[in-house]
Amino acid sequence: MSAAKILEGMLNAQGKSFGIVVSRFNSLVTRELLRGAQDCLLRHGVQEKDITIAWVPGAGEIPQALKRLADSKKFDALIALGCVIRGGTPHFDQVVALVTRGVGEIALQGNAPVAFGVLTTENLEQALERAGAKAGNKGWDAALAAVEMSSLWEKLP
Ligand code: INI
Repeated sequence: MSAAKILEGMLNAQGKSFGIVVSRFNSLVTRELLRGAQDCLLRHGVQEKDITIAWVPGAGEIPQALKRLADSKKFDALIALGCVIRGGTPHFDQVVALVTRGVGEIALQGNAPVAFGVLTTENLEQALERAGAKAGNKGWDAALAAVEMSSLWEKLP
């Protein structure tokens, strides 16, 4: 028999507060990610009034708003939602680097758990597939990770 102490989060977020930062660029996709994330939170017991949504212009600005929400210490978990599409622009790599590094740094600062729901795809079709079509909704998935992490957070030493 194992004497290991197992720590894991539950999927019940009743009474918890969530902050979402979502980017307007490619809003055809990001508003569907947001819809999925909100649906997931509500179906795991979160009240609508306990969800705060901050819209930013593009994925490059997500870390700036996310850091403000994290530093406020008002949220049990945060969710970053965005969509970067390669579309033949070299800007793609810079924006992806900016958002992934920025969100990662904020997550490791430890003020709140952060779920990453930023799509990086080759084209619009791939993005739409991940925003409520045949590959599910990555906004919903990110919100579920945030729910689990918000619960684990209370148990971690
Ligand atoms: N922002 C996105 O969210 N997605 C993209 O696909 C994108 N592309 O391809 O350029 C994009 N660029 C804008 C960027 O996020 C910033 O808003 C901009 O650089 C101003 O800081």
